[in-house]
Amino acid sequence: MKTVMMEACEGGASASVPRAGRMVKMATFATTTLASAALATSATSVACMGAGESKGGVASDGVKSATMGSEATPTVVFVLGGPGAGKGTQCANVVRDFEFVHLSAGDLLRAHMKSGSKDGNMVAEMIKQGQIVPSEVTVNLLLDAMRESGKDRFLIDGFPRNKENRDAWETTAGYDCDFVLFFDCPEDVMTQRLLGRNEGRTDDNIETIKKRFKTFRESSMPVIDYYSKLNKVCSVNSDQKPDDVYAQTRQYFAKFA
Ligand code: UP5
Ligand code: MG
Repeated sequence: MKTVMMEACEGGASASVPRAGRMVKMATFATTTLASAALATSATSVACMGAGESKGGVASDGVKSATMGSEATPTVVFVLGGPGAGKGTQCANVVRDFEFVHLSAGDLLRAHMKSGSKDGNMVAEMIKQGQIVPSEVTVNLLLDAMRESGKDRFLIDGFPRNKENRDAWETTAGYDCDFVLFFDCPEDVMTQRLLGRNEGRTDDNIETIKKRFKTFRESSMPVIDYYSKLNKVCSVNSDQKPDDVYAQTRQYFAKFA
């Protein structure tokens, strides 16, 4: 489950080497031997480490959000990774240490399905099948929650999950994310985490977990690849202890301290 960018960054390094930490270090001490790895690494790190400053450039076309009703374009970080990669766990840490609002698209959809709304049953069934809910539903839930928060920095967790989600976001919100925080974790590790979670989620059973992985590989990884090509993916190896995952994660938010 590696992106093209990550392959380039690692330059054949052992998978046990913390990837993001390596990326940052290599960029700082740019005396590395593999020219291709150094180039890719440097470009990636600039995009990630400068995330707080890159907004003007990557907020795409300068179109203001019609839906936010504010002058400034919000700062949005898309937090992606497979089911059980640790997105929610790490978002909580970022919120504790930096001024961000955490919005989990999955949590918003689960609340929506319990709210008695007319499409609640459809959302419930799609989640149980590990399928991606139509973009219109999710984008509207996210934008409503953003507006209601009154804040301007957001971790959007678990979205966009496919190209249609991404396109719908840009069309409706009117701007792209600042960067993508990607938690990379092997499926067997994620499976054990999900089966041990015990929070009563309808999708934390082995049949649905397999479907969620398939959806992630086929529909969500292309989104990560898309942003990798734009040097907007900040990757973290999340097959580590939570504190170690966060040590890597927080580096990407230094600009927001
Ligand atoms: N844990 C976390 N980190 C750990 C670590 N480093 N070491 C050991 N254990 C660790 O973590 C999962 C479990 O692992 C927890 O018990 C945690 O303590 C432990 P968590 O942080 O919850 O992982 P996360 O990546 O958030 O896993 P989650 O199951 O929430 O991810 P999904 O992407 O599958 O779920 P989400 O809620 O985003 O989406 C659910 C469904 O909603 C989707 O399948 C889809 O049907 C639908 N959906 C859409 O259709 N569109 C959307 O935009 C979003 C969702
Ligand atoms: Mg989650």
